[in-house]
Amino acid sequence: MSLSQYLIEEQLKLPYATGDFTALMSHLVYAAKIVSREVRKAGLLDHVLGVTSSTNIQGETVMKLDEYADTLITNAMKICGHLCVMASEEHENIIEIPTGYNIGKYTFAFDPLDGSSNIDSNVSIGTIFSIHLRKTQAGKKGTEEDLLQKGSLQRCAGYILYGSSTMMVLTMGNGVVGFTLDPSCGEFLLSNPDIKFPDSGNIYSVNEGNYNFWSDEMKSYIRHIKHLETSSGPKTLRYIGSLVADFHRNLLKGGIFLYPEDAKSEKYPNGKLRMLYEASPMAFIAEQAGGMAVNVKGEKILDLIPGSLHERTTLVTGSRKEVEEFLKFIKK
Ligand code: AHM
Ligand code: MG
Repeated sequence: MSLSQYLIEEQLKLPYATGDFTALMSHLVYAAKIVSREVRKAGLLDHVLGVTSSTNIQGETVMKLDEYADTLITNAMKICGHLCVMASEEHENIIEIPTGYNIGKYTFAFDPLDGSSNIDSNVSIGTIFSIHLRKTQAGKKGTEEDLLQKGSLQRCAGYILYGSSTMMVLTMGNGVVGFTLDPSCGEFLLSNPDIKFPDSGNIYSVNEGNYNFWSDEMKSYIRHIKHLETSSGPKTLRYIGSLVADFHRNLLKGGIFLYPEDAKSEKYPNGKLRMLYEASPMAFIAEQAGGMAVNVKGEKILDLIPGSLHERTTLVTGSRKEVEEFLKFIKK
């Protein structure tokens, strides 16, 4: 079954569905295919590798492919007729729907190319997205208020992983499904009909180079899982530095991903990952796949309301038993 067919089938199950969501998603699927095509040409074309002369709102260097993906997805989505407002990790402010286009009932927040430090070395990267229903009055352009909503109210979240193959993994609140792009027919085909986190797993993923900046609780948790005395022996470290790829591997194989705050440096006092474009959509997928997603205080990510578009958070997500062990440990 192709992703387009799947979306239509899902829509037909809901007697009150209008088709707006399905139409919105068809614009995203189109954009994903084009970004995937360009990512696959990295190394061959000038506009694909290297840095631009700009830095984004977070002061980070913008890669050429970041900019390309951002422009492409923004342009494909803002004219789809079913969104009222958008936000991108690469834009300081909200992205308005241009005058003359239909204003819809959904919001769209996205990280166009996550893990961009990996672009130039041919390592997996991804696009992350999150869709809510608007809060403000229908028919008018949406506002920041429409975007700053609880993660648990997401209507859909997903990611596109540009890895050894291109995959779209998504949830609409009824489990998690995965589609793999078949380049020969240009369609995303259903490859993983019901993705579930293994209940526990042996992998831990964290940037251990930051060890000296962590809180004492975090340090002892990491020391604990490396000890031979733990139930299954020491865990295996796997860290790519692309959230989508690290999350996806752990989703299939079982394990835990952590991005804590750098308590002892000025760099990421509240964690590095952004609530709106990274933590919240991944948390929705994690919970729908039977896993968990919390911050280092143990609060569920999906219960939190972002205070601003680019708010950062700590993130601990993965197999249920692993996250529970982390929680018991930090409460000691
Ligand atoms: P980006 O959105 O600028 O690419 O940054 C987010 C990425 C995540 O994909 C990844 O989990 C994390 O940053 C890696 O950070 P670090 O290099 O500090 O380990
Ligand atoms: Mg990112």
